Amino acid sequence: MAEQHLSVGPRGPSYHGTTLEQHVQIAQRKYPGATGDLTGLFAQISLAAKIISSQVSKAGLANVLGLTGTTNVQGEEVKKLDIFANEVLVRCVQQGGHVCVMGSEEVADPIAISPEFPRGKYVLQFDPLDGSGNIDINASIGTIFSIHHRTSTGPGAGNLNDCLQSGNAIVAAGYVIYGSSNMFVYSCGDGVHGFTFDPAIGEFFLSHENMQIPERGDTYSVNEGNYHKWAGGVQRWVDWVKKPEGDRKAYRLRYIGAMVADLHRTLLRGGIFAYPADAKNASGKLRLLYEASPFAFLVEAAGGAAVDGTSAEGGRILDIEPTKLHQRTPLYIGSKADVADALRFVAG
Ligand code: AHM
Ligand code: MG
Repeated sequence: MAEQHLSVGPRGPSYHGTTLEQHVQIAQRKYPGATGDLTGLFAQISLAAKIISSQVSKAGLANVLGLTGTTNVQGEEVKKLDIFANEVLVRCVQQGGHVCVMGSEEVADPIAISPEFPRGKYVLQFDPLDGSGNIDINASIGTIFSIHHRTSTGPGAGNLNDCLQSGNAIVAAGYVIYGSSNMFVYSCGDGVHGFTFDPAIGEFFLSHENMQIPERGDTYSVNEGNYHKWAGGVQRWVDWVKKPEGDRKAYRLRYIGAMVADLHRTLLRGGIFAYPADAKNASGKLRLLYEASPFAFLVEAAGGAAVDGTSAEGGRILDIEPTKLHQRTPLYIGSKADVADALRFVAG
């Protein structure tokens, strides 16, 4: 009988183990002197994620689909859910008192903490709803975040310099994917861990401990509609990757238009995701602080690589010192061997 590939869900008796909050708490116990602030901040982010996911899942009913008619700081159309997600994150996190300033893809300047709330020692930056073009078609979208220590001194509000830190200084990063199930994936640098949301209980439960990206995959993920705008090296890489050669099969193309979804698949299955520079956008499209850097941190922690392709050495994303809050960067990210292959064509 032919082997069947059925989607049957979890095998064996189901049980609920470690929650996201318990997991972060256990990880923090390893650090003598840990105050519980990071655990508290994660609790606020996961609360925001639950509120956003509940709204995303009933977007049609709640009449929040569609454009507001305004543009964000990137000059792009803003959907109502982007604004909602941004407000939820700001509201939940600032009440917790664990951060001194926040940065959001949807807001032009650093977000000050309201004076009635205490200022904490962390800096949170996020893309509240990545892949917003997918909202109206019921495809996966997500939230991306990174956490740094504050660099400014004193108990007051944080500032722009607190936000302009390289990926090397990230304390923790993660994403939430709102898909066929909702997952929260995070790393504090030692392993990448995934938690699946059980809507009946209202908690994220550990389901993917210590995720490791395969050394090589068989998928490339790029907006090939931009082919005509790419430099010759990028075109030659894509030509090469999809052409069988000897024992090497052509790579399969997967691109959904939300990097959270494309990179979630890449983390689990391997392969490469790229958003190259092009003739119109010298730095590509993706934002360093809200998208590239958090994912570079996660993918490296899972054993992969993330570069901007601007030098023969690669141009490691985590080494880039940001100078602007909404800075963009070209990005090649995924399995180590696949990123190395891309660099042979595009670097320089
Ligand atoms: P967004 O944050 O405004 O939603 O845009 C970011 C998204 C990425 O998630 C995705 O990979 C990319 O933009 C898609 O862009 P394009 O439509 O140019 O391929
Ligand atoms: Mg985005």
